[in-house]
Amino acid sequence: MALLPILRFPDPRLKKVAAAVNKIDDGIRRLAADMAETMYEAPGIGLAATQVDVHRRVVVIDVSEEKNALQVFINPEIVEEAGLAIGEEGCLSVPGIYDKVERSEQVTVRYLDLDGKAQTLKADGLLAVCIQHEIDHLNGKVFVDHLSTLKQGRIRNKLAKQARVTA
Ligand code: GNR
Ligand code: NI
Repeated sequence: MALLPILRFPDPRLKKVAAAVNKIDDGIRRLAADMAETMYEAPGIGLAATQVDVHRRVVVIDVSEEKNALQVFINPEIVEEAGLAIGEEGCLSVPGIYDKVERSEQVTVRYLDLDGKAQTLKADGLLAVCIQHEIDHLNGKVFVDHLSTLKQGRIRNKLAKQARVTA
């Protein structure tokens, strides 16, 4: 197990589109385990491989209070969505920034589990938000892309200033 460094907005590598996983081998199992460790340590409720500069379609999520319900999604795809919900989001790649984003309220996601078995999951609440947030990462999008260009500029300035004081 290993902690992986998390890319920070506006790193251009966060814009890469991740490639599908065609074989779940030891490399993918290791990646998922390292991503889980990195997510729990951060701490966060989800992490996409893109954020650790691996451009493959792998996501880990744990929205449980006890942090004992890890879910691994390989090649996740939203096959159905319903309703709209606006909620405050944050991102480990955009530290200290929180803003409202509109998402589907309920999503049905198809994916492979770590055994390569096809699964279908209907999600709502925080899990639905997190799945949409993580699939965005796999497609090269971060939540700030949903905000106005004015807000995006302010976020860039704030993070650049932060980077200067922590350097
Ligand atoms: O830890 C996280 N919390 C969170 C809160 C509201 C909406 C989405 C998220 S995901 C985020 C972790 C992260 O950056 N995943 O990509
Ligand atoms: Ni994120």
